[in-house]
Amino acid sequence: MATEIIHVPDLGGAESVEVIELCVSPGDVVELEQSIIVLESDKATMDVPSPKAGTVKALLIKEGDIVGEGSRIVEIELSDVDVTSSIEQEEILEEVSLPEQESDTNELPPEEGLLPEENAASKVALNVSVERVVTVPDTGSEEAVDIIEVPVSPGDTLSEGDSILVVETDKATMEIPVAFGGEVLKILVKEGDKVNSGDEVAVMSTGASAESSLGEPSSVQLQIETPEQGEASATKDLKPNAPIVPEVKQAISEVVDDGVSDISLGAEVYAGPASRALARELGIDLHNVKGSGPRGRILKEDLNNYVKTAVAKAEFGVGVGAASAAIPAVPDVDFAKFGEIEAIPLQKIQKLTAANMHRSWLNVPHVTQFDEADITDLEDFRKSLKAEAEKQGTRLTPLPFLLKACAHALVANPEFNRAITSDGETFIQKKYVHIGIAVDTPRGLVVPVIRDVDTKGLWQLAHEVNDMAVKARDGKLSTAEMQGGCFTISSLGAIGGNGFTPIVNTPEVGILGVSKSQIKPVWDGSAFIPRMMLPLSVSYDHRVVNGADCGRFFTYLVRELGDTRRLAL
Ligand code: CAO
Repeated sequence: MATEIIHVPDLGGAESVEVIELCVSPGDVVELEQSIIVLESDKATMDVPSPKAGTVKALLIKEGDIVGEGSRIVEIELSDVDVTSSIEQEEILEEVSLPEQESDTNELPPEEGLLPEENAASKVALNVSVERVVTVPDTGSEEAVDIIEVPVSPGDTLSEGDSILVVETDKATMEIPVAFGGEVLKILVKEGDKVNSGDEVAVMSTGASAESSLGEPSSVQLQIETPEQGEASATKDLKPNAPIVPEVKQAISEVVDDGVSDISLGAEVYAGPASRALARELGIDLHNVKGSGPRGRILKEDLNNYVKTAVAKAEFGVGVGAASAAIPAVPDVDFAKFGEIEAIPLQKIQKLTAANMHRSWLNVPHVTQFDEADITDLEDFRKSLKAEAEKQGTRLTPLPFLLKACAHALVANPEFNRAITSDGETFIQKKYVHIGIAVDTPRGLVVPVIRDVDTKGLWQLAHEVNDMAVKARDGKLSTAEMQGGCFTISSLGAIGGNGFTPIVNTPEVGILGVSKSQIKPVWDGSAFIPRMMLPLSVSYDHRVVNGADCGRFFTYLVRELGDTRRLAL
């Protein structure tokens, strides 16, 4: 078997570039034009396609190597077809002497010079090479467009209609095709350059097919990307010589009409052509992938890891967020159309709360159960201590009693005092009892955490609740004071309502919702008697506890609240 060494082609001016990706390994079968490595200069990333088909025998470089034009890249064992075509080519070259007709201009040579009529001469014509300059077709815009990708390299063979550049306007990404086939000799532009209609971007050598290739213009592939739909959401075919802007606008308005208010371009993402191609193949939106390459570049490995994680999450049903659950975005509405409005930016705490609640809502399978506690005796006891509380410089509301009762219920029902690891493999059993209390502040909701509630008395808890509430409202809570909770109490009792379904403050497993107590008639077996009833709800993470667990926890809690003596135990 014949082998051949593949070298780095002309780098279009760059002297040394870094090998950032190896697309093949020894033993791989490569096709003609298949990417074998990805190189990166300080401005552009380029795929190096294989000029030969065959099997990779050895890689002669590794990732991170610095190479230049002519550097040895890979040794390929040529496939039969390639060996034959090489031999045939050599035979033709031996038979025919080439006329020295190469031109530096982009002008088409006279037809008769290209295609002589005699038999022998027509054989010569097959090997005639004419240099032609590729120019940017009419973009329909006065403004220059950005080159975001140069998907070809010198040495590449292109057919009519193949893309030679990818450019970007402020709204769309367009592939610029060549209007004739041939070999790329020189690239005159690089990624990041700006070009106008008519600018020269490459030099190609055209063969015998030149005449037919230069006739009809081919079509421009116009690609519009949206956040959800990835890179190939809407395409339009345009003639390269026709203005493209109206078509761009039409395609964009079609996307916008579908309810998407913003259009993002894949080019904002730092990834090489090979990674982009793989992402397209796998249907991955590159915006969701974190790059681990130099300067955050997305590597093929990152895409593989992204898929692995997504599959694991789907299997375990753990941690699936909005992106992977493919939740459709809610389009922004122009409310000003309907009346006067005012835009109020969210405060930091409000943004954090929104993000945490959304994450919990999406990740945690919630169930909420309801019950009522008879707090008639608790309220009598609490009110009897009011004067003493004042003397102590504090207030004794139902909250310290609720804290104490929850601590007892957590100790007696330890499955409520757990967390589940994100891989869904392990429960973490907590041996401490720290409980958070939701505090409403002008800047938003915060949850300070009272430590070791099970070890503290009612007075101490009353002091700590008051201190924490004051600190929370003054914006003086430290991050540490809001961390480490095992369970949360959200009390709307002072505000009103007779029931609600609180959202679990994940990674905690349960949350108690407290509504407004009121006197209700309760049947004692022989008569209805007035009792002070406190409506309660417990929401829980059904991955960690189930309805029976909650039933036991809740019954325990209600019994503690119904008999204050038990809280002293
Ligand atoms: N039923 C009836 N009355 C209640 C009650 C209940 N469940 N809970 C409290 N009260 C009473 C208190 O006893 C107090 O009255 P007295 O002074 O006569 O005793 C009065 O309501 C005001 O209580 P408070 O709100 O000042 O104190 P608290 O200990 O009950 O609550 C705190 C403290 C910080 C939790 C509370 O101020 C707060 O911010 N609550 C809002 C929590 C919240 O927004 N949760 C929702 C989160 S999810 O969106």
